[in-house]
Amino acid sequence: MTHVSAVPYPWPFDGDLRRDNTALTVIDMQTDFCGKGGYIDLLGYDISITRACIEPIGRVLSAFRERGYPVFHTREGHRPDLADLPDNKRWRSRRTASGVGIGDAGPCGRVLVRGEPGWEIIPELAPLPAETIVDKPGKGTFCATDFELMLRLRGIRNIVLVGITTDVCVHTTMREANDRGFECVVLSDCCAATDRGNHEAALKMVTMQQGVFGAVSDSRALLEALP
Ligand code: C5J
Repeated sequence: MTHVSAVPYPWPFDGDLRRDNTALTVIDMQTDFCGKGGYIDLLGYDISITRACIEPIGRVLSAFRERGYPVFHTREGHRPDLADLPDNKRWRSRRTASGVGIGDAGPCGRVLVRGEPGWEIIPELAPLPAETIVDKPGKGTFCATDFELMLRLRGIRNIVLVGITTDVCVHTTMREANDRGFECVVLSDCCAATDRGNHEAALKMVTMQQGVFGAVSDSRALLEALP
């Protein structure tokens, strides 16, 4: 039995935390969400906020790798022909001072388009060849991907969530996973939002109703407990 100190309950619920049933999922640590000239930077948000989780994620990633736990990385992005980009998502993304939206050319190539420099995962957290990358056109990792199939085939029941942004892609993925019966924990210092208040609110939402989407912990507690 292994429990990680977490709020509002020690995680996982039944103490069944093993290398065979627990995966780390690193959400969207792409230049577009935390790099200079990327999408979030173009939107005028302070990227020092989304970059603050890089170092703690690096520590958790190293621990999972050293112990041989499965690691998944995700990337939000669209096909170069934009066939998977909804009109409303593109329209909304262009309503900025720069007018540069998803699919348009920016300082890091076409924004959130697969294969472009801005879409790449940042070098500090680059996936190893054996690690699985899930490309997703939306915010959640389960929508229009083979993520669930891969988790089920590998017998993974517990998901440790880190990455950006807490209130959008991390939260959507946690909600999707929770509804499918996966046991999730999100690490508070290993994720970030474009707004500190939204980060705090998103974490609080997880803890309501005795853990409505799972639990909230942090890198220190997880690393202390990880078998
Ligand atoms: C957003 C994400 N915020 N990765 N994407 O559009 O959270």
